[in-house]
Amino acid sequence: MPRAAGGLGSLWATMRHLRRDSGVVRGSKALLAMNQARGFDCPGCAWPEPPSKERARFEFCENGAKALAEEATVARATPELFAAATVDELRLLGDFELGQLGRITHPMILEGRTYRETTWEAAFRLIADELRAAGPDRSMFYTSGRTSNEAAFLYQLVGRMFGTNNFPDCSNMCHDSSGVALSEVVGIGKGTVSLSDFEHADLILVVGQNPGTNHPRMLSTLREAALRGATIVAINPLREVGLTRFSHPQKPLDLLGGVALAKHFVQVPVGGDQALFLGISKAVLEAELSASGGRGGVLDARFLADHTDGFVPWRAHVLAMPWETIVARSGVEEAEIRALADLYVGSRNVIACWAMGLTQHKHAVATIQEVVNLMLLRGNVGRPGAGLCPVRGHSNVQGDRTMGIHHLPRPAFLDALGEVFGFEPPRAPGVDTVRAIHGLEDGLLRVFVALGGNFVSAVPDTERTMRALERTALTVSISTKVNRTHLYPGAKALILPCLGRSEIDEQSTGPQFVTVEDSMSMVHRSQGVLPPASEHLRSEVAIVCGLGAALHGSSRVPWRELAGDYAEIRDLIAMVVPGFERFNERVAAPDGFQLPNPGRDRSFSPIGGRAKFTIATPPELALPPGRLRMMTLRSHDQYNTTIYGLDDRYRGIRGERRVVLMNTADMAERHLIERQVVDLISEWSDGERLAEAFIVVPYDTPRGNCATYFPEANGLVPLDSTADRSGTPTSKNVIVRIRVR
Ligand SMILES: Nc1nc2c(c(=O)[nH]1)N[C@H]1C(S)=C(S)[C@@H](COP(=O)(O)OP(=O)(O)OC[C@H]3O[C@@H](n4cnc5c(=O)[nH]c(N)nc54)[C@H](O)[C@@H]3O)O[C@H]1N2
Ligand SMILES: Nc1nc2c(c(=O)[nH]1)N[C@H]1C(S)=C(S)[C@@H](COP(=O)(O)OP(=O)(O)OC[C@H]3O[C@@H](n4cnc5c(=O)[nH]c(N)nc54)[C@H](O)[C@@H]3O)O[C@H]1N2
Ligand SMILES: [Mo]
Repeated sequence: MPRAAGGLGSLWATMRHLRRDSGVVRGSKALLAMNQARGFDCPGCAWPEPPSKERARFEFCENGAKALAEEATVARATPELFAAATVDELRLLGDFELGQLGRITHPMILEGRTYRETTWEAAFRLIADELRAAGPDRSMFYTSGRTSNEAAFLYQLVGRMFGTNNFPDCSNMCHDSSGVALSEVVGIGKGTVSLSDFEHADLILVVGQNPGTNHPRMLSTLREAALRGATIVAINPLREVGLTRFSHPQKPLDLLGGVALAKHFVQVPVGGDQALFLGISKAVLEAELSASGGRGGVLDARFLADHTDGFVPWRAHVLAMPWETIVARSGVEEAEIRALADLYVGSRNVIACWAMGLTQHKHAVATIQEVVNLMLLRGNVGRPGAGLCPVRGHSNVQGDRTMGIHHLPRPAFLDALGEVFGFEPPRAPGVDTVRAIHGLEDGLLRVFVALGGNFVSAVPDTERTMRALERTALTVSISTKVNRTHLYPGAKALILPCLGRSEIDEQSTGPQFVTVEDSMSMVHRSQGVLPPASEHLRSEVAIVCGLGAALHGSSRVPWRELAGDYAEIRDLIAMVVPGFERFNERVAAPDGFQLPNPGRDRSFSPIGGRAKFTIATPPELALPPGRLRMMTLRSHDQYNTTIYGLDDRYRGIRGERRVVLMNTADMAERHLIERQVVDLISEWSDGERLAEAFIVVPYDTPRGNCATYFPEANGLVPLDSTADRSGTPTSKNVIVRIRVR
């Protein structure tokens, strides 16, 4: 990302001057409505809200408040502001500065190298014309997980009626590894726990996740569990502060020192989890063999016999794996692995939580399945107080998938869609994010449409993606704020500004609400309270409907009526998506409703009624000489590619994001000193990638590992370095070397 360049200071001064402030504080009223039954869902993470009667008056966290402030800003990126700079000039601004430009106020079209105001009707006409000219196979429809169920459902309908399954999604870079892994072994690509299960768990594993920053409301849940006596184990290369101690900002006594959360911290090196979990299972199996003369009692034999497949061959595989191999490949000592197994066996109800530390690896799917293997051993799936908990990122990323945003849709979903809307949906698989970038690069994908998100900065191989996007005939971004993707336009380009979650969505039949699905499959409503940032904004639903009408006409789908009354959209969803029967009626309940889950109810119906053990051999951790394994992380001051500030408070880093966190022994080996500026080079079969000027920060990481921030280091992630079977870029596992400047 460009940081400093000639003339930047004056450009920024001009831009700051032009971002029109109305001077009114918009935030506080909205905060009171956030995560309340009649308010709106926090645009931050997907951690569920407690039942409304138990909800605090303030059900939000510091980072939720920042997310809201970012959306409810009074700064405005007006047509005058856009007119003052070309896209090439705007590229000189950093991501933080781009965000500071504020909310986009008008639909904008690129003319020459500058965005100018346009009309909605002209924009829809242009998109429809360009889509028709390109054809369905040469068009793509990206989605980011903030989009509501209603908008997502209609968006996939527009694309599928057009004839494509090209729906790359932020999930491709996020929890797809969890989705693929869990669908195969428990029959649903979602978690199996509810929030109430945390009240009954006595062991909670938090693996590859930094909830203190990314899911702060989860800390309240962990705090309650810890106070009740549950054991929390953090498995992470970094000793994340938010995981070890937590002072609830709204519980005065906590300010005296906070509640100790994770009693056990396992400093697994990056990528060691698969072997670690296999090792824990091996120790559990050995305990079973030695218990009561081999007659066991350690395992849940009834569950294994009645509800699982593949236990016997898997057990043989695990017992045959030598401890030396497990220790070498996990980077964790045998005694520590055995201690974890003792904790596991000594706990009645266990919940395993994980996030990007497990999903963004080449072996992510196998790793998650190794977690499931362990959980199955004692029937810790589909039982109160126990289960699998992939903690989702974007607040409706799970719901978007449920609504059919998928490049590999289920045949039954397409059947229902085709039947309800009277067309033959495309059956050929679409492209995921990485394939989409190849398609753009090869000139095969000509039209890029994005419902939210910031494609260029979120995907791997930044420079390559920028060039690829510029090859298109048309780029369309449906956005709230200016981001880097807008600055790499195709031959033609549109920015369509939409309402945010926090804003009042007034349509012809009155104010509307939308629905979202949280990480635990609860579907509930979300309704904004703030006046829209500009009178020219349209809701995401209205924009998708406008596009549908321009592309398809209104004979088959009454786009205009749907945009006027979202309840009608929900009636259509109820006809297509299983679990949404009587949608409008059930979502009227204050807490909404929970979707059926064949993992939670132990029916495992989509995979023949039994959960599956999976056999895999963990990878070696060895690195070529002089190399480090790099993970890319979020700081405490960002929401993905949106940068709120330059500090990372819990990790003690201030004022700088171009940093590389290193073990002091790895620094000494390279004769590096604190704050030295270095370049990072990643290596892949297609060549090297360079990221210049990172400041070395000594940090408690395992030897051989280092860490940088996303998105600054995305240019180092090779496009084709992806997870087996899920295709997720390996953002937590990039081999780099360090070049002294
Ligand atoms: N405030 C805020 N909230 C957010 C987001 C945000 O950017 N800001 N993003 C949202 C989104 S989309 C998502 S997906 C989530 C992301 O939530 P997280 O997954 O918590 O986010 P990351 O910063 O990617 O952190 C991953 C954690 O995994 C650890 N880790 C890295 N590699 C390994 C490994 O090999 N093994 C293990 N065991 N651990 C490893 C890292 O040290 C780090 O603690 O948060 C969501 N919530
Ligand atoms: N190296 C590396 N790369 C990663 C990751 C990593 O850990 N490391 N994490 C990956 C993960 S987990 C994810 S989920 C992706 C995220 O990828 P994306 O979802 O594509 O990125 P975001 O930064 O969340 O998108 C921010 C943009 O969304 C728009 N926006 C905000 N609110 C709204 C709204 O209400 N409606 C609409 N239409 N637009 C809105 C704004 O214009 C804003 O600029 O990035 C991935 N990339
Ligand atoms: Mo994510």
